[in-house]
Amino acid sequence: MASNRLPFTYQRAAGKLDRRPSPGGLVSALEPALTKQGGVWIGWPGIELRKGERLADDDLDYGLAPVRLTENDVQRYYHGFSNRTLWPLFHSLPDVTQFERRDWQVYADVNHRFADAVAKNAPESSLVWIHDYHLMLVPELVRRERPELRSAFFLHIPFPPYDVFRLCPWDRQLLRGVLACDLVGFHVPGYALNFLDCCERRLGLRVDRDKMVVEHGDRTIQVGDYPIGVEFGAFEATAMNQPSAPLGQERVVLGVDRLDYTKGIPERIRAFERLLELHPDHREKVVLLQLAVPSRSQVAEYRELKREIDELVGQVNGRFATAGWSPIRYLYRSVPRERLCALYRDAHAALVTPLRDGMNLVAKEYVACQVEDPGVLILSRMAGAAETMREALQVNPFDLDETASAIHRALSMEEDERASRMASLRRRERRDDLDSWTSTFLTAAEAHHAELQPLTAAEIEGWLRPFIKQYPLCLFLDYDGTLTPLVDHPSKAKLGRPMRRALEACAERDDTDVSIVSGRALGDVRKQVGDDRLIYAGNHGLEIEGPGIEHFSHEDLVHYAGRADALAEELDAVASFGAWTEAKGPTLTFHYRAVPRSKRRAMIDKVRTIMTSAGYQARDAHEAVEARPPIGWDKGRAVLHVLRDRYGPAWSEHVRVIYVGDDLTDEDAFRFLAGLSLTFRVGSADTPTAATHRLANTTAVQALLEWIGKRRVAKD
Ligand code: GDG
Repeated sequence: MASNRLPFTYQRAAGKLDRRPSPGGLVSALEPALTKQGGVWIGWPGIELRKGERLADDDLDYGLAPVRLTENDVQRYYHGFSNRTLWPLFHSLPDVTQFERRDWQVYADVNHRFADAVAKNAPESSLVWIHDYHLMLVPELVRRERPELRSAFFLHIPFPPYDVFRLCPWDRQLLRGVLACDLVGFHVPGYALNFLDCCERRLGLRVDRDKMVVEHGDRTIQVGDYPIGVEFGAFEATAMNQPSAPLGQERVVLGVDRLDYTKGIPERIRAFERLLELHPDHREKVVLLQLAVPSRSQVAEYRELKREIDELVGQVNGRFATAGWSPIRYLYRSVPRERLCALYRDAHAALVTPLRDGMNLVAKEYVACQVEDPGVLILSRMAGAAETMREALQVNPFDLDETASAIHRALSMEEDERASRMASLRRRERRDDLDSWTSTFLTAAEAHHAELQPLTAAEIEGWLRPFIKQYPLCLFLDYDGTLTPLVDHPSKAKLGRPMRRALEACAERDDTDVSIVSGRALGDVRKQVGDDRLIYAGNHGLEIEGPGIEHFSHEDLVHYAGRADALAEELDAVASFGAWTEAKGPTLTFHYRAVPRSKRRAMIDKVRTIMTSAGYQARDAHEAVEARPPIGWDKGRAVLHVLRDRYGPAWSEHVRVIYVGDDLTDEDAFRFLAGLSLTFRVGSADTPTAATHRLANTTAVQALLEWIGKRRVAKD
């Protein structure tokens, strides 16, 4: 299991390491889970460890593996990107969200370090469980190192709507990071649906909202809602065994939070003030007891909030206090768990009014501790907990009048209503407790997940029909990896029969031009496809020919073709471990697919140097490096050439364009066509793309071509 914090935060006292439990809901939830389950907890110990320093874990039922962070890491990764960017953004508070590139870079760096620790510590065939917004890139990095491990991710905070999420300049990287897992879990269905929206709209992935799955290349990722619970039995037992909390004569309305701007503490104090204004009969009879655990005090917004709360408490107390009574009792510190349980038990009402909250465990702990005279839970609708805790008095925390009136109602509620509401709440929380959450989530993580059904004609129709309308269509297709699956040698890439038929059906149509745009030499790709009705662009478009188009050969072609032999010889000299050079006239491709991963880096570096010294451009392709003449000509330019030749400079008014490709070199065409056409990148979403859509594999490409070949044109 990996989370930002270990369950303990360490301090150095008299040369020794002291530990105390880390604050917050995540640790409250996971510590009992791992104690029961066993495993290794990977996280930050909250202190800079000295070289060779170990954390004792002999007294625990699980191991501890610390991730070492420097002061700068903590500043940028934790206080910076995690808490100044992701925390407010995911709570839908873009106004307080800051985007700093440097913070993002350190976040990515630190995620690498967590991933290394996971890869090193995870036993063979174990499940890796990664937690929360601090570690969103970890799953992808772990999969790279240990592809055989199953992994699951759980987000403890809300996942925001698409409109908010996309404000993050690195939104797609975050999605891709998490999608390396087999299961991605959230507290409530709304967050899971937001996540699916973002996968669909930002990464162009197919999603199925009934089965709650996302298609990511050849993998299907299960997404789901797993509302967390609390250790009901343990809270109940502690509450039963505690002496009365020394609360005085007044009735107590209790607030318990980390001091955080999402928890709505100032709004709560104002709502309480409103209660005293509207219902003077509560004066001197009720107090608001607010516990605020210090949190993230290194972030300016949190220090500012602390000041605001101090002032507000002073104001309200100054306004209403009498000689023997102050309306607000405010404790800025953590109290021991036993005392907290006694407070929960004895409070007449709990005021849990976050502005937004992933779940909120305080609401659940309060309910678990209601073992005597039943109290009333007042709960914000913006907390994930509100989805299930329907018997609470639910409020909009921004509406002070509504909250004040809910407090009034709670304080005046008859015993039988309080008892009925509390009994229902307790029944559910006892059943859906922390144990049940852990086992449900882990069972789902180990289970075989639903597969997304293959791309249907209806889905394709939804993308293409509104775009093509009654226009003729110009279809551009890459060959290797797009029309044929990738194989270990280009000579083995043969067009399958169904794909050939689908292609022919497109070529037969008067209203459809088909061009094949390939990195292969023109003669080669032409021979592979063997259909004279098509236009062929070889060598990334340096040579183009086909019906209705003037033969084109780039003017520098001969010059570079003349130099290629010498370059090929040089490249052959470094091609070991099954690497080889494909000569294609003016361009060359150095294939390293067969080379062991550990040998690749050094070989690629050499190859790139040889290519550049020979006056070529070295460009990455799929497990290959291409030597390309540095003449600013690529697949994008080739597409433009064909379109202008066939339809004139105003081509975009006469024809609709679709481009399908799987390779890095197709990105030139995707970028050129952005905003002008529909573009499809074939394969997983691991690599970024400028394409508008993704197709999982060549089967999906075939389905697309079949639809295009058969499409009916509306007359209107
Ligand atoms: C995140 C999400 C989600 C508080 N004061 C004291 C104290 N606490 C404990 C509570 C509770 C925990 O801290 C707070 O948990 P929450 O769930 O309310 O909030 P976050 O820390 O923001 O947690 C949240 C949670 O993760 C789990 O997924 O529910 O939405 O934001 O356990 O008891 N504990 C003690 N003394 C205190 O003074 N001992």
